[in-house]
Amino acid sequence: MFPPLYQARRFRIAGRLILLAGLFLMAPGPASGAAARPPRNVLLIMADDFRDEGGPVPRSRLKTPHLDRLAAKGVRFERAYAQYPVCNPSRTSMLLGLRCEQTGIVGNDVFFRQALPTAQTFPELLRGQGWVTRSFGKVLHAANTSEAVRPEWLDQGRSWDVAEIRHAASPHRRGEFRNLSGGRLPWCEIGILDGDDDEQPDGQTAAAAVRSLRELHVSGRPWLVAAGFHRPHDPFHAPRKYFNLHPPESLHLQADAPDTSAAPPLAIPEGWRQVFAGFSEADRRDFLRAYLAGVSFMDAQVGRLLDTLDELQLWDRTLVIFLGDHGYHLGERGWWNKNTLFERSCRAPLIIADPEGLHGRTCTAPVEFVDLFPTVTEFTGNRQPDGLAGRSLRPLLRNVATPHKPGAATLVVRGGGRFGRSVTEGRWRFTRWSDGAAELYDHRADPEEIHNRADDPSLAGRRLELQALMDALPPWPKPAH
Ligand SMILES: [Ca+2]
Repeated sequence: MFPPLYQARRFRIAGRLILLAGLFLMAPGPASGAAARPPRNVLLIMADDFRDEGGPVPRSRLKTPHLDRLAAKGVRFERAYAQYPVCNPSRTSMLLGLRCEQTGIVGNDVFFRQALPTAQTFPELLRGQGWVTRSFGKVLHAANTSEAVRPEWLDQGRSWDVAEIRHAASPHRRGEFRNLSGGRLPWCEIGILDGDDDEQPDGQTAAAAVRSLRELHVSGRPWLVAAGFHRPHDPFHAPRKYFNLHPPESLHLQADAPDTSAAPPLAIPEGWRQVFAGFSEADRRDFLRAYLAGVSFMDAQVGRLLDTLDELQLWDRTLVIFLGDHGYHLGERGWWNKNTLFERSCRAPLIIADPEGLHGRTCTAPVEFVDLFPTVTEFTGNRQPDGLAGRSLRPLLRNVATPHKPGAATLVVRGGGRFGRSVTEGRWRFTRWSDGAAELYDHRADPEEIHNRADDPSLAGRRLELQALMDALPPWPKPAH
């Protein structure tokens, strides 16, 4: 179904790089030897548009006590990367364990079954092996689809025994609402809501997932439960108490350095930049405050799931995975959205608690969301399908210094045949655009990617190494078959 992952390629550089590039794509060989163990559970928790903090923006400004609690029970990956910085392509890639170059799903308008009718998600694989699989909230990208196609997009009956989703916006209009763009961008609305968490879609998703965990615990069957929260994605609606955690005067607004390198023409999507350029300081502060309030609201819902694991004593038989679907800009380079190849957009939070893994450790190796499929199959003792793009993270969960893969890659498509790809090997990020523009950033010296060093002659060798990693990716545009 897919083009061969390995194609004979002629590198004009050292054989060592060819080996590294091969590892970059290679899926682990044999199936896990864990088949003799009793089946175990998986709790997959997702947040939407939740960028990773850290680096120059301290994580301490986030009020996320429950994610911190989860991190204390597992490993926090500080360099985890989405394969595409937009909802549907990223989630589809993660659930199929295939790069977007392989799925061909690079927008929010195509359901993957239309393009890949026989592809298998990891929930589907587990379901076929006897796991009960249930999805609550936004896991697959079905929230904004029409009523007519939503059941299909939810993939109920294939990936999930049960799948349900709620609209992203508040179902009521009680509270304070303000559109930060003067109405030009309907999505750009903050809502300081009256009422309780359970009046909101994310509160209802948490409640449904908690009920399901209790039911499944009694049933005694192994399960995969997924809970996908809308926040901090727009519209920026959250109950008032979460806004109160982030007083306006406590917020530090991002300001681009005056010597920031110009972004290449394709680096930032067209369309909304002029609106963002018109934001006042109050608009920017309100945006940041509403985003952080959404993070805290989402975190509180995660806490309800963790409380249930405590109550039912499930930690010793459950793999818990928390991830955002991709990153987000909060004003960096004048952008207040996703869909770029800058670090802020490609990187996203990933925390995994494995009963046999380390507690309270941080892993700084670059990892990718395609690595989650083989992680789940290994944990549950299922045979991994051939041809997956990722590698299991379980060795890193036991020893965060385990060599994993030489880099992580992200794709974006700009329409009209234009696209860009970006790779990072842990210190450097290299980006190539279809118009020939290139970017090279040194995260050790320049974590906010202020100075593009792609034309620095002293870094020509480094650029070649990173180009070799990129050349080893499946081709894009996807060849017709
Ligand atoms: Ca998203």
